[in-house]
Amino acid sequence: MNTCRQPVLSRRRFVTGLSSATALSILGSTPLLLGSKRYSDAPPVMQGKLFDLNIAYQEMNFTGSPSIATTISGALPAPILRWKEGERVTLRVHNNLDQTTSIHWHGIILPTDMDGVPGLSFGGIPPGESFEYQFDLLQSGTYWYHSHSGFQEQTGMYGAIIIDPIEPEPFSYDRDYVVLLSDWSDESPSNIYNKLKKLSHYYNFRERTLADFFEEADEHGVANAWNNRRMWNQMRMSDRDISDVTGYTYTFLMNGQAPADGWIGLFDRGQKVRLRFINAAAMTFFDVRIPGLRMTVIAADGQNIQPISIDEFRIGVAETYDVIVEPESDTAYTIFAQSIDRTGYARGTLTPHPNLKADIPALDPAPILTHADMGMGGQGAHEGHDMSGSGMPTFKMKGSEMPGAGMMGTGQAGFGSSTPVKHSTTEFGPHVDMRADNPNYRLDDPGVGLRNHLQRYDRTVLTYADLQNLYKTQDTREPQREIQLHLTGNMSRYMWSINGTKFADAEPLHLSYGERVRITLVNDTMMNHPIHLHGMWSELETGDDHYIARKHTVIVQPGAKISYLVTADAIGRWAYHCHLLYHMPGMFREVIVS
Ligand SMILES: [Cu+2]
Repeated sequence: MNTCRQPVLSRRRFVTGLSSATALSILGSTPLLLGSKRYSDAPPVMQGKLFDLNIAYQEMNFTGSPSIATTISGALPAPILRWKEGERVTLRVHNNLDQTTSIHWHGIILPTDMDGVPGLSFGGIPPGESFEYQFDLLQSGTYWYHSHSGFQEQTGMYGAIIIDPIEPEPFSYDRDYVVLLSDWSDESPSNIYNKLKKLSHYYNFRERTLADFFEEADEHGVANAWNNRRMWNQMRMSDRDISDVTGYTYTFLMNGQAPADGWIGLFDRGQKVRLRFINAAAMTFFDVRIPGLRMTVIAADGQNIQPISIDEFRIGVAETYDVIVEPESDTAYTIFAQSIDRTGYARGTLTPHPNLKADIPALDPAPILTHADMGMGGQGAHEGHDMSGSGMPTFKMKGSEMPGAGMMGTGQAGFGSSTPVKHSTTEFGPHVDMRADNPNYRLDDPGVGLRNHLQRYDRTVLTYADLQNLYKTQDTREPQREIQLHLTGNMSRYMWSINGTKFADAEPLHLSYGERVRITLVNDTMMNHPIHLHGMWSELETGDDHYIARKHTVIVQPGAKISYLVTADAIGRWAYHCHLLYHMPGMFREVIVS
């Protein structure tokens, strides 16, 4: 993969002032209380080949009242682990909790028994015991790590991983910052989950009112408004179901800083600043922008892409994006990460001076789901206030020729599936409340709440159609077969599943070692699901077979489908699941490669 890299200068200066924090975190037992913020606060950095990570309960204060977090080596977020491609790292994880714990290295290609998923990779780390992870680093880029046990991730067990490449990077920058986004609640995760189970709308105060109806009737006529409403009622759903858990209970954090103070990154005028965005939230998608600064996206999920200049991007739970910005004046800029449902935001400041801050923009209007988001395609789509695309297949074709549908059996590599969408019999029943009739590829649709932002706000928004690998596709074989999986659920009962079958009742998916397979995901729900395959890359088919982008987590938009190719080059038992923490118990499969 390094053959295409152009030798480029890389003059880097990393965040200064971290050495004392590093020392603290290596000692492991010294609590770093991050409740009251100073500008220098940032996650500590640990470097080298041997790491001791201590998992413990710790008091934190993000909301004005103290609360117990679960931390890794005394920090929230956990220390940034800075590794070097080609090296072998050893991580000794010590469990000081009263329950089993684990750490999963998200996006890292490693042996199955080092992947950190209790029940699949190993038995977990019992209370009072330690586990030694050891693996070779075969990649570079921005990744992260988190607990894969229970709901521990929600209470603070997450941190960034940076792997510096052996070869020079194909871009240059002067400053390098991790921008890790997360969602904190003083409520215990089991309380949150139980509330959702009892009343799925518990945290959502945006249900429609009679006043909304009359407003809509004014705009679109009573008949239209009535039909629209009747449809939603029949489905027993709400077009305002954007997030299950909202700013009502969440405080959104940027590098562990609540919005009141916000994280601060310093720059000198004219410098290039690399920002490594990581969405380590349990349940929250963020829409990120830096008013006044254009961002050049250079990597997605740790993998270099063909650089693309944008103003705004959506980052799903568990995704990462690296961007470079070039502030040219001595002014401050707000890094604004609003939650997808617009119930709050995480915030930081890029500034030449710690006392200089920028205005915080207003939240965008709350998004409203459309018929297209229910997989109804373009027919009669009444788009509400949030105009979507045409609802037609929106595959961005490179070159003039159409890929021969059906020509290669399942569809040509890089261009998506030509197999019809089919709902399996297990999808029918009270446990599934929606099936998309006409799910389309919506790669150039930025998603609900981000549509038409160029016309409305003069913001160019990143879409998956923009993602193209910087390097050539390594495995150029056509897919030998296709697996179609449906993301399913019953929102009002808060039940989530795949093909209508929850994890506890499901058979593992089997892949043959070495095979090239296409996975097509169909989202039969109204929520975005970030789907994460462990151990292997998900090579996203965006309409180009030569430069297929590699991801570890793929957002499947409501009522849409998406396809990616997988080379089954990793023997073992792997987790495959929705990364929304409270969807995971049901929307999960074991994948066995043998
Ligand atoms: Cu999900």
